[in-house]
Amino acid sequence: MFCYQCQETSKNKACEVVGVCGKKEDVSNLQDLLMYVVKGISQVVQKKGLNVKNLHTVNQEVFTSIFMTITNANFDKVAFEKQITKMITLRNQLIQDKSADELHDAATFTVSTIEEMNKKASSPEVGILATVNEDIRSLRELITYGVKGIAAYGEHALNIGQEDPQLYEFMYEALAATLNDQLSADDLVGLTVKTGEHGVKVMALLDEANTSKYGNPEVTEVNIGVRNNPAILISGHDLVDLEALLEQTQNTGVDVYTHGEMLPGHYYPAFKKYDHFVGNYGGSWWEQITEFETFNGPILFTTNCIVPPKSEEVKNRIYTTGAAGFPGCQHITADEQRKKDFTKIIEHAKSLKAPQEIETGKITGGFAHHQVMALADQVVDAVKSGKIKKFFVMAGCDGRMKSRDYYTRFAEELPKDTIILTAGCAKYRYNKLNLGDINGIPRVLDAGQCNDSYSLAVIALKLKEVFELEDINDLPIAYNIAWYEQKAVIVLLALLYLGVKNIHLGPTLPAFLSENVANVLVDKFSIAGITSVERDMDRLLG
Ligand code: SF4
Ligand code: SF3
Repeated sequence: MFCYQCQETSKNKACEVVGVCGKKEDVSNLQDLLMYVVKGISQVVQKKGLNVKNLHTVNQEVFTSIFMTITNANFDKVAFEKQITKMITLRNQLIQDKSADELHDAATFTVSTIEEMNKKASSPEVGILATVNEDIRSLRELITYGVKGIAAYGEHALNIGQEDPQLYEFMYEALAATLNDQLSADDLVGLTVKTGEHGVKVMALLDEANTSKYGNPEVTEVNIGVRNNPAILISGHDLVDLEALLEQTQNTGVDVYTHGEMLPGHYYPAFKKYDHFVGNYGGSWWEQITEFETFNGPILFTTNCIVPPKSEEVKNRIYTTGAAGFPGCQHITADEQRKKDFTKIIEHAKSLKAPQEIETGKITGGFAHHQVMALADQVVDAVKSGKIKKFFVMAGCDGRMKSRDYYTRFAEELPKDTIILTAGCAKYRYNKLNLGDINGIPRVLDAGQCNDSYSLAVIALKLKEVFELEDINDLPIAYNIAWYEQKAVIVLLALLYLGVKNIHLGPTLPAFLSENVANVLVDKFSIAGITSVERDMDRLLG
């Protein structure tokens, strides 16, 4: 195995024996093979000039396949074997009469048994190191990880019934390009920028899908304590699953709590009508290791981030759905009408104890673009009068490494006339600190999930208009972003596409950036890593 797609990769180089995330070699290789087939499909679509509007099943299955390979989404070997078999069949149906000699091995290889599949998965031509040139490899992976983010967000939008053919077209173009040895590093840099452009598109699409179905997020106080009923914890990013679970648990005596990235579910008006939607339990994804123990009830993962459970007892309470999966955990699939039946989880919950209280109080969020715009006059006045000196975008991911204390300290030490704009699970590093407010505007404005980083961009563009500025970089906004998995990669590329410069990215720069590619990002976009809280604070306060 060779995997370096996330921030926690071994020694900030690569996981080559077992993943720091817990991913085993066989699963890692099968993930590579699944991406390989998907790249083969992309080449077929490109070379045959197929119209993506006629490829419904393929488009959807490609999204799901890619999503399954995102860090911490799926650890289930059998699920990958099944998906690869399905994708090879779909690929072969697409090829039909295309002469094989024009196609890459990714588009033509065959395997007749599971053993052959696993052998192919571990062969050198399939993995990341198949690309020998370090810079080309780096750019190919940067694009591929950006596309992973697009596929994840695209799938959530699709689950709500919204899609954009341009996203599929680009996905096939980008993935086919990663097989094309004729493309130069410059070509791939151009494609990286285009990936960011489609990152903006997919986040806008998901924003439209979420808000048109569930309303615009609004300022909300979310309870972090518990009640005395049996309960289900829902994690991940999929709001359609959240809605279905809330519907099906009504009047059953079973409460529902959110974990990690599902917290922003509470900000949507549509979910406020459910009395049994009690609050958020615990912190960000990696804290599940202790928090699932004390939660007592079943847990439903709708997406990443799963941490391999330490005990059988907890494992038996974990359910997965969609692209998520874990061996030995029950997986809930949708029926032909795309409906999911959560009865099993609800019945399971009834037989278990209520959650144990681990904290009490409330956290406030819901500051997506619509809500912030409703407060625009207040915000603009505070900036004009000097009460707000600067905004700090501290969006992105959290992770388990000790070095991430940096973000807590950074938030604590920011001057009192600054506001933090956040989205994604990075917020758990400082959203319970009680940093106060400025004229009633909380000092931590949480827009929502990582995809709601789109809201932060919309807010920045709106402020640029209000202050009549030429350049988004003239705004009093600094960017100190934390990344972990591949959705953060698309968020970053989207910000770069929008022209944002001087982004500080931490806690470490991606291992998949070769020195030359990192230099391009530094030269073109003035990206920098993080250093110490004190130095970065000085630099970013200007
Ligand atoms: Fe390592 Fe991250 Fe890949 Fe897991 S996802 S194997 S931790 S690089
Ligand atoms: Fe978090 Fe996994 Fe990235 Fe959606 S849940 S932001 S890490």
